[in-house]
Amino acid sequence: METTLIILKPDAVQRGLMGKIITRFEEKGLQIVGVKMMQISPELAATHYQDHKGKPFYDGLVGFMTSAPVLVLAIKGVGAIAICRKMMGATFGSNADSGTIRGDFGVSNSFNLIHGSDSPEAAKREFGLFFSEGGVLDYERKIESWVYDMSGGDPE
Ligand code: 3AN
Repeated sequence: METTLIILKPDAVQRGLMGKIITRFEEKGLQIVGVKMMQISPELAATHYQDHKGKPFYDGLVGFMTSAPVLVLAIKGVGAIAICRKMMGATFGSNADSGTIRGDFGVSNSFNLIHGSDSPEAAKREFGLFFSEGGVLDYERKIESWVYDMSGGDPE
């Protein structure tokens, strides 16, 4: 089991797409284990996007991410990081595949609706930035044994 950090960006919140996007993750069988609505500060955005500092789109990206509230989610499942990245689609809405969140809900390259951790290391780092102690819950779902084959002991 792994947990990934997802951010529904200001455009997703403003366009009223939070419910639709969360539904996709829930219907997939992934478990929502943390939710936090917040407005990202310029300092937090700078830390979160430190690898992009100096790139041409950096200032616009920080401006966009701090312009209005976001919804931060902790999403858990076997292979959750890769599954969520696949569900998000390619970075740019203009060429993301249909069937993905970016492909179905957006056309813009800069306003691309959603962020998701791209590795276990990134997820660990991002949880440290966005959630405080106790912000991510550990709880049992009664449907777990219908979402995963548990016959071997481990979820498959
Ligand atoms: P992804 O979110 O698909 O992992 P990254 O990590 O390459 O994409 O980029 C982080 C964020 O920076 C993207 N979500 C996107 O909002 C923005 N971004 C990346 N490349 C560009 C670009 N060429 N022009 C505008 N924004 C960009």
